[in-house]
This record gives sequence, structure tokens and C-alpha cells, in this order.
Amino acid sequence: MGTALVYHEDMTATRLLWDDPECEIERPERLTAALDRLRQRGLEQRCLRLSAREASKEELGLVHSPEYVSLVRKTQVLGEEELQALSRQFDAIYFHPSTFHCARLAAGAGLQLVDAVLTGTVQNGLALVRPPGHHSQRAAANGFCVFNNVAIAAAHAKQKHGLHRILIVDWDVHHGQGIQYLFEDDPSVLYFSWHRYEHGRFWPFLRESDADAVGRGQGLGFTVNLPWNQVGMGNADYMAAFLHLLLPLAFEFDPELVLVSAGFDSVIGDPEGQMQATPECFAHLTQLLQVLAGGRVCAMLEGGYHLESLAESVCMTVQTLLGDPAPPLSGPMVPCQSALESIQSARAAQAPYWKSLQLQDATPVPTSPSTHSPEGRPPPLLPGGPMCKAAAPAPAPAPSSFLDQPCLCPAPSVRTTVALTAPDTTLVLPPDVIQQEGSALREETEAWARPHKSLAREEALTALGKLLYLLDGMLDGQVNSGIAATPASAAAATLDVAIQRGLSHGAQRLLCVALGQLDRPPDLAHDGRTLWLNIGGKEAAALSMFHVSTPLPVMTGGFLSCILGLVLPLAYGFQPDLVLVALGPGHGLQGPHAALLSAMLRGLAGGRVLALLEERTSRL
Ligand code: X5A
Ligand code: ZN
Repeated sequence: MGTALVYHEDMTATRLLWDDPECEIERPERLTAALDRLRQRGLEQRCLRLSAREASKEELGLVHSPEYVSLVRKTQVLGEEELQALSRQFDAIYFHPSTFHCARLAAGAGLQLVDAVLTGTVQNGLALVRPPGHHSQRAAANGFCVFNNVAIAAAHAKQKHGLHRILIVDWDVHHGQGIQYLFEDDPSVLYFSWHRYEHGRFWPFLRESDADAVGRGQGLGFTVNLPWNQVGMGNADYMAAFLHLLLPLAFEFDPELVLVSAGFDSVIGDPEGQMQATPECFAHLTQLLQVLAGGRVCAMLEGGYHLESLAESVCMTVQTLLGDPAPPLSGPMVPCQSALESIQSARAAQAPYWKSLQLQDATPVPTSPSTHSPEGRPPPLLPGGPMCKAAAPAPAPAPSSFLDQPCLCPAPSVRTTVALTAPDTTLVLPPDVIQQEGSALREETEAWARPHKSLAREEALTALGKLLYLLDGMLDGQVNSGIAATPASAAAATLDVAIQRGLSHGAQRLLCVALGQLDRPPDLAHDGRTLWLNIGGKEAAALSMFHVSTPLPVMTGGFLSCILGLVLPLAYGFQPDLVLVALGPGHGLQGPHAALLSAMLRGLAGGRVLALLEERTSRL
């Protein structure tokens, strides 16, 4: 349905007029660098471009006092001396004669974006704005922020669109205390922020940035703070924060809209954040958020001061909003000890308010390094929760040859292919999904089928031919992901062939997620090239490093906690370059479950996910 990009060139006008080492990093080039890169990549052209408008006095009044708004309005006519004197009344703030105009455009851009998404004009979007907003308060400018763009957008979504549940994800490296103050007693806005904290020794030096600040009154449990007590947090730490803290709460909250305070000072290279996460990480974070609120995600720029990293991260975010697959994440997917401690203390602080944390917190997440893991670090992404006791120490990612390969981007021309035994003319498919006509050569199909009795029937052979053709398209990069149907009686054998074919045709590491009663193919090698995860099988077991099985997790918080706590951590740690999802007999899952699993696995293997369904299921 499309992605909006909201911008106005006038927002490059405000700038620092005097010497101030703290404020000089918030420069006009931040916007031009991001926009130029979006153009170079052809991403801007793929968006619906909206020209930002100014927010009205009433709209600003949704979160700011009238006195404060008039104070900022008056800066338009002040001289440099007076501007500097007024700026000194606030912490880390500069005013410029154009500040009022720019800040009204920044707030207005957020309003336009929310309107475009909530009226169904677009699915999602990004507002490229400055000045940023998340530090600004009812009657105070703070931390380069004048009007609180995201908070105004949230208040507007409630007031004008009647929304009842809005999730704000603040991935800027600073604590958006302004947003926290504005909604701390409001249960209709769930505010999540991670931030550099260093036990209170980092700006803005607030006690209320710690994990035990959880909101007040009706809003208890609707403020979620994740303080980072060390610099250098990387991809594994950010992913763990999403999988083990934010997403369980977000799913339970079930937002109607996701707003992102999209600051990119949390990326590698930024002088403020001093963190290590790479720009690709923001593609994965965005993709994880897209499974919420029917994909209604509105991102608004906050911080981000390293122009190169900022531009790259903005591209990753927009590319993902547009639906492109996320580039694989680099580095060992193992969170550091300090990150685990922060996540655990935030979970403990939130546990009284959230069911999704209560069951799992019976078993604390591992806090001491495991001797089984490489580098003496704990297992990837802290698989936690009762059923994970059965899980093996995580598979050590093999030295990654595929990371050296040219990356799987740009996206293949066809995003998703559906291969049915007989093309179904009644099936209504989205525009980026096509039905496959082709099939592998008959002789080749027969050769692959020969060892399997259940593949002898004509029906099974036809399905196999289609599957092989689809798999080749994915491995050659013509097709990104696919759905293939197979007769129920041939499901296990077809999966076996798909695994062998994937491994012999270019996949270095193959992840197979089998749902229901599907036995692991008997001749599957334990050489670390295949990770077999069985959900809903008979028993819980870690039969080897590369063979993990869990029953349908009804008792342990359900299917979702199994995906977040077990499947995705193991999958991200394994770094597959091909993913097979197979729905076997008796998987007992609802359609939305399988769709959710597939959507969340899209972050793996550059989106090369092939789902195998029983013929009947595929017609639903
Ligand atoms: C929006 C933002 C940071 C202010 C830092 C002041 N503000 N030292 O990133
Ligand atoms: Zn920031």
C-alpha cells in the first residue's frame, strides 16, 4: 500500500549561530545527507513524497502550554544576543530566527504522516525532520528539541482518529524523557526507550531514566525504560532487547499504531552514542515492528550525528518500510553481559504489569557466561523460559563464508511466488505475489523422488517439480520467498528433498522450522549446515546442537513466546542463508500463527524463506 516520505527543505534553515560544542552536532547537513542518500539509492523515488506543513497553534497545544508556544514564536524576531540568552535558559538548546518555522514543520510532518497512514493512503512512512522532538516537554525545550513531534502525533492520533492504543518505540540513544513525562500516567500510550545511561552518568543524568521508572497511576507498566550501562552495544544487544523485552509487551499491548522516535545516534560511528550496532540492524528492528498494528508504522527522525551512519541507517529503515528484505546481520549474535543484565532488570521491573513476562520469569535468563559457547559468552540472544532448558547451547555460527559473498540485495524482481500443483484462478493475490507456472524437468524431479516411496504418486511428483523450480529461483536470486503446496502424505519426503537440494545448490547453512508432527529426515547430517527446529512435535529435546524440539508451547506462554524466546534467537545465531518452514500434520496452528512466524523469519537469510504447506491448507 506504499510508504510516505514527509519532508520540507525549509527544515534545513535552523542552525547554531554561536560557538557551543555541545549543540554544534545538530546541523542542517543531517537532513541533506539522509535525503541525498535516499535519492542515490532510488528509495525516495519509490515513496509517496509529501511536503511538510506547519502544525497549528491548537495542534502544538495538544502537548505544549500556550505560554511556551508563544515564547518560541517570539524567537522569530530576536537578535543573536537575545537568542543566545534565551537558549541558555534551557539544557542543550539553541534558537535561530527560523527555529519556530522549522519546529512547526517538524511537528506538522509527523501529523501528516499519521494522517496518511490512518486514512489508508499509505501503509507506513518516515518523516525526515529537524529540530528533533523527544526531549521537549510541556513548557521546555531540551536536548536540541523544541516541539515534541512524536508526542504531538500520538495525541493527535488519539484525539482526531480515536485511537486507544499507541506504541512509541524510541530507539534514539538518548532517553526521550519528554515523551515519558507527557504520557507517564496514560495507559493508552506505551512508551519504550532504550538509552545510554551508564548508571546515571550520561546526559540527561536522570534517575527516572532507569528501568524502575515504569509510569504512574493508570499508566503503571506503560513506560518501559531499558538503560544501557555500557557503551558499545551492538546488533545482538539490540535484537535481544526487542525479542525479550519490547516485543512480548508490544504483542500483549496490541497497538493500533506504532510511532518510532527514530534517532540514529544509536548506530556505530555516532559521537554521542558510542554504540556498535550497524545500519542493517535498523532494517531488522523495523521489520520486527512491522508485524504489529497491521504494519502501521510511522517513523520520525530524532537524533543521529554521524552523517554517513545516519544516511545509511535512514536508507535501511525506508527500504524495509518499502518491503525489501533486510540484509543479513553481521557479527556473532551474542549479547554482552551488561546488556543481559539491563534487559533482565527491565523485565523484572515490568513483570508485575505484563502476563507475557510472568510465565517466563519463573526461569531467569542466563546471566553467567556459558562454557559451551564460543568466546565464553552466553548463548545467542538468551533463549529464556521453561522450554528453553531443553535447548542446547546455541549452535556456534560456522565461520561465515556467506558474509563474504556479495549481499543478497538488491531485492530480486519477484518478491513472492506461490507454487500450487494446479494454478488456482480464483486466488486473489497481492500485486507483489505471483503464481508460478514453471516446473523442474521431469527426469530431474523423478531422480530426486526415487529414494522416497511417498513421492511415487503423480500428484506428489507434480508438486515436487514445482517446488524444485521455485527453490532454484530463490537460490539463483530471481525470487525472494515462496510458498509451495504438497499433498499431506508426501510432506516429510518433500521437505527432505528440499533440504538436500538447498544444501547441494548453494545454501551454506539451512534453517528448517518444522511445525507439527514432522520427523527429522533420518539421513540429515549433524555437520552444522542444517539447524532443525521442531515446534509442536512429541517431546521437548535438544537431541544435538542442531536438532531442537519442543511441544506445542501451550503451558509456557504460547506460540508467540516460543518464536520470540526460542526460534528467533536460535535462528539469528545460526545465520542461515536459506529458511524452510514446513507445516506438518497436526501442527494445530491457526493461519495467523503461521503467517506471523513467516513474517518474523523474513529477517533471516535476506528474506529467502520457503514455506511448505499441505495442499488443502494452501487454499485457505
Ligand atoms: C535528539 C538528541 C541529544 C542531546 C544531547 C545533549 N538530542 N548533550 O539526540
Ligand atoms: Zn539522541
